[in-house]
Amino acid sequence: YIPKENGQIYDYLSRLLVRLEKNKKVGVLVIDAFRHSRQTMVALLKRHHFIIYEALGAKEAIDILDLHAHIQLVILADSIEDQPSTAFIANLRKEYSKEELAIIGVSEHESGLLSAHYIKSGANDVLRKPYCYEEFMCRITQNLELIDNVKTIREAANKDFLTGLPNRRHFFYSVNHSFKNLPAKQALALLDLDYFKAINDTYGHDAGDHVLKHVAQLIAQAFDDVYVARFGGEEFCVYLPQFSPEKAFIRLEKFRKLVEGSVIVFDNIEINVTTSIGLSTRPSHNIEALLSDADKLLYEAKANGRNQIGV
Ligand code: GH3
Ligand code: MG
Ligand code: MG
Ligand code: MG
Repeated sequence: YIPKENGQIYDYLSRLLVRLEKNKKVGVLVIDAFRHSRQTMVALLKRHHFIIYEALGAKEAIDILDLHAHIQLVILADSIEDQPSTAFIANLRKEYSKEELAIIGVSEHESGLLSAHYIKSGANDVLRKPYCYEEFMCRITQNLELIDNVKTIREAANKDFLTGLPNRRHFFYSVNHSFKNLPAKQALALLDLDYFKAINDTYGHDAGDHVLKHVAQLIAQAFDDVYVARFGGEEFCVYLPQFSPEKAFIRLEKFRKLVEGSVIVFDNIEINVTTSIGLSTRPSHNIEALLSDADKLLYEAKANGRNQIGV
């Protein structure tokens, strides 16, 4: 228990406690061929509640990293088995980016040249021996916080703020990242809520937001095995790889009925909404071509009376 009146100390200790709680889920791998210096680092890390792994050299380290995805930090010494430390860092960087795995080199060299080599090979940071306990822990905390922050920023950049669905940018990124070539069998659906402006005009913008969040949740649940996004406004996109036209139509038709049948309650008002869908099932290597096809079909669904699928 820390009394709040202690101001600065209270703040510092509170942050420390939060960090210690987080550390319980963070794996740290210490690679050092020398038992004594390895154990000194392990003892320091233990006091900060990390999940600690130890390796004498490169081969052992790779096996441990393969097994434990929660390892966020590697600390390695000048002397490790199987490989020079700098070569090992360069190898690790082929697999793990600086944003997902922090590497701190602990160097005994006086000149600082090896420190530079570490950084050039891909280390996030270096620590020169002899180090003091305080600096050792500060560097570790700083590097872990950086990884946390990058993760937070990346999530924010990929998500639509209102609904929490992936945004348009992330949708393109994940589809293009997952498929070198789009599969021949595939479907892409554009969904647009019907007369949504009327919901805003009748019940207010907050009610409109509530409806968007509700529909987004339905989309996330109904299509949790494929790619979805909020494209903007009241328009959503679903990409279904390896789906035949028939199978895709059944899935979208089921969803259209789900939206039609759901009563959305906001401020004790019951709101109904329907959705028009453009469903493109043509083979194409180009996601943009599929989208423009789906857009035309969506327009037809609207023109034909809404609350239906254009195919
Ligand atoms: P249609 O059936 O032809 O699609 O008619 P519509 O009224 O749904 O289409 P329109 O494009 O005329 O209106 C879309 C409205 O969506 C206009 C815009 O104010 C509203 N909108 C866009 N983004 C948001 C949002 O984030 N929150 C809310 N509440 N409204 C939004
Ligand atoms: Mg419109
Ligand atoms: Mg609309
Ligand atoms: Mg629209």
